[in-house]
Amino acid sequence: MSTEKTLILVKPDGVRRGLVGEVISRIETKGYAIDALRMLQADEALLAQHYAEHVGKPFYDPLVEFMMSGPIVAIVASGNRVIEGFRSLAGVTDPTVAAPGTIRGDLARDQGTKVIQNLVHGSDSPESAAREIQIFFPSNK
Ligand code: DAT
Ligand code: MG
Repeated sequence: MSTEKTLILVKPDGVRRGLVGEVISRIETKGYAIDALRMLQADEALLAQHYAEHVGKPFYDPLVEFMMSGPIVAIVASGNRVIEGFRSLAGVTDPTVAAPGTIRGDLARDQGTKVIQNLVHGSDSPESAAREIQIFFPSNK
């Protein structure tokens, strides 16, 4: 059985606030491995692929604008049940109600913007993980 992989992003708010190390630290101290890592500036085409499920939603344009507002860090992490495990480390989407102890619950809050700014992305299923890893790491299977 091959080890599960997930795609994690530190979003522009996390990079701006100097939280890349904190996010990586939480991934590593939980016991997951970092398999790949890159910093990049996302463009509209890449985000349309990554956020395909959200195209057309009211927050889509603000989401794309936010995700292009600065560099992001893309990470492939691995370990048994890492997809579920990182979603648990990240906390729920809305940082106001994300549990204390989670990345979003400890480090993010409502900024009053049209799109929720919540520091990190984590794949939500094995299918999403495989698709998203290919988008950010085209040579990485
Ligand atoms: P998650 O990132 O927890 O998987 P998602 O995939 O539903 O959440 O949405 C992607 C991002 O879009 C999310 O991290 C923040 C933003 N977002 C989601 N729902 C929103 C809403 N109702 N209003 C504003 N922004 C939203
Ligand atoms: Mg999602």
